[in-house]
Amino acid sequence: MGTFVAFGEIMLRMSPPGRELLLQTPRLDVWVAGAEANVVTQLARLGHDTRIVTALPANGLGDAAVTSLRGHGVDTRHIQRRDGRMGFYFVTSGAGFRPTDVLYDRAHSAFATAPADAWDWDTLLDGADRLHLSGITPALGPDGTRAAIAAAEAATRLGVPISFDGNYRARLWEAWDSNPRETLTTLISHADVLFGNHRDVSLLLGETFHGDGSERRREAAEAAFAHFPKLQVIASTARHADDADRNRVSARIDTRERGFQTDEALITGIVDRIGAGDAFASGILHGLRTGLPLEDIARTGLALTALKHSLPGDASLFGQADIDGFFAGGFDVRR
Ligand code: KDG
Repeated sequence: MGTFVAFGEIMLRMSPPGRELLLQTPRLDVWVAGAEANVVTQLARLGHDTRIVTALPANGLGDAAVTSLRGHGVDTRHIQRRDGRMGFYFVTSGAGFRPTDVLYDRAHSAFATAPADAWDWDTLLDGADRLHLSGITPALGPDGTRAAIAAAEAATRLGVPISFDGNYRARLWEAWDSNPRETLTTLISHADVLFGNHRDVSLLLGETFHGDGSERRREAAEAAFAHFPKLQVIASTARHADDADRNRVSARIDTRERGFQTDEALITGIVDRIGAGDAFASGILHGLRTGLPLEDIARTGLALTALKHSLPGDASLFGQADIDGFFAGGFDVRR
């Protein structure tokens, strides 16, 4: 098992229950959320040591987030409590062909306004096997960009490998005078593991990939390997949504030497697909850390992606037995 450190914003997610709309619902379900926190939460559930590095307001909302993460086994001692507000986001679940809608209310949060020098990376990365970052932190604004780059530079200086999830959030980048391509390119040049598909690579390199399905993803991986010399692994999922309750998902992983793509898993009766990408990243990082063969790394990522669709809220909370059960194809009651 390893020691994983993640750096990113924790938010509270508010969701109208079931398929209700915000304009009609009398109540909201509240979940602790945040892509990087989701990744370390799932890794903690699989038995790894995990730390979250973030800033939360010094009030009851911040306390709720800390308590929840600590309850799942994440080390919360490096969470700073600062001035600034809690970030929120609202998720209205899709139904039939009505898509899921996300609304952010997070500007000026305690995390987004923390200066880059608020973080003492020599202490925060002490004993770490990996730092996990995502494209969300730099999208938050100039402070977020500087903080993410400072984290990546510190990890590189300290010899801690970096995994980076593209997590492109157009609404965040478009809210300020940003340069996503330049910033993401800088960050990914520090990473050895990238979570992103051919569209993410196109955004970075300004290149279009014309092959079909898995061929296109391999071409994109090769282009990314050529452009980013440190990069060793690229992993992504492909999802075809038949409707809000039925998706087909496959997972692909590429190294410089070879690639592997799983079969599609048919996922029906979807409860909540937010956080599935984070669950996937956890599965891949778990597989890489525990030395699984490439095929099993991809399958572990797929299993957690699929399992997350069955769980309400943002975080994936599964153990090895759930992954084994998914592989065994069992939908039976476990007694
Ligand atoms: O992957 C889930 C995330 O999208 C969610 O937790 C919210 O971190 C979030 C974001 O910034 O979109």
